[in-house]
Amino acid sequence: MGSISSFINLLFSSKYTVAFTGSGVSAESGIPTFRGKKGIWKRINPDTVATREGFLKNPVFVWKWYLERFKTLEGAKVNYAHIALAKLEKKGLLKAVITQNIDGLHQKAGSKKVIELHGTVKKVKCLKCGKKFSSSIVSNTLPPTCPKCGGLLRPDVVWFGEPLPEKTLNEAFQEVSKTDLLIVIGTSGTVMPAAMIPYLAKQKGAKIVEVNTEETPITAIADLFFKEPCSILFRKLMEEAKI
Ligand code: BJW
Repeated sequence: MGSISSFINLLFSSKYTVAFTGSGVSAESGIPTFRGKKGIWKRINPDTVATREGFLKNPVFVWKWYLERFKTLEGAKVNYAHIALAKLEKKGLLKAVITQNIDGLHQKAGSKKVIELHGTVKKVKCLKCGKKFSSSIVSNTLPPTCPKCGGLLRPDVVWFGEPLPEKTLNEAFQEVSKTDLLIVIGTSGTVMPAAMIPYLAKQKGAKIVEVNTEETPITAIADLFFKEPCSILFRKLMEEAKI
């Protein structure tokens, strides 16, 4: 367990703080997480909607599922945890956010340096020519096809069994190599290779602060652990630190 004053001390004494977020950071924005009792994967098998094989088997079904999700994500409002991270960056107290989320809420809250490991709701890409387009080109005629080559369009997200974009992953590892304080928020720490990030940071001497409503495998290496909803914790932090 941690105290807010210890968190504030770490925040003000560190030279390069980075945040690493998962779906829990957006839970209080009304976006369901993946695992846990009410998680997305309790309702639908990830093999069906979050693998290339599942998509190729039934692209219309997968697209219907994603269009529903896109609607929820795009309509979601930022919560105080997103706002606090953006404020910390503006004050020079946070250098980057590495996120596993595709929802774009960190950017919506005003964060500038956001590394999206698992892609984005904002884009789609062609399976044939690889070109990317804004998701707004997807109409109700499913499955959508590429305006350039007629190939099948898919969401620009990373599914199971697919490598993370090399440039993005390298950028994240660069940030991890520089950080002396990693704030881990709302991730179960179970999906590789993203889940390696806290361990890599710890290995090179960074302090780890974890904020999660549950303990996770990362809790064992955390210097401070706050077991509470992140928007509540960040409100306390920002008020006590007078930021
Ligand atoms: C709160 C809160 C509140 C709630 N406040 N907290 C060993 C080594 C390497 C790979 C593997 C391996 N074993 C298996 C693999 C493969 C696989 C993997 O890791 N599987 C595990 C599940 C076992 N990984 C992959 O396939 C990855 N690719 C890969 O490894 O490629 C290798 C390769 C190389 C070369 C060629 C080919 C391949 C890709 C992973 C892609 C993950 N994609 C998804 C979907 C994205 C698109 C979409 O959104 O539609 O990404 S799955 C899903 O999980 C999503 C998330 O980003 C990701 C992580 O989930 P997250 O964010 O942690 O959410 P939850 O639900 O798990 O946790 C939420 C947490 O919040 C909980 O702890 C709550 O308590 C907490 N919480 N409310 C604070 N208010």
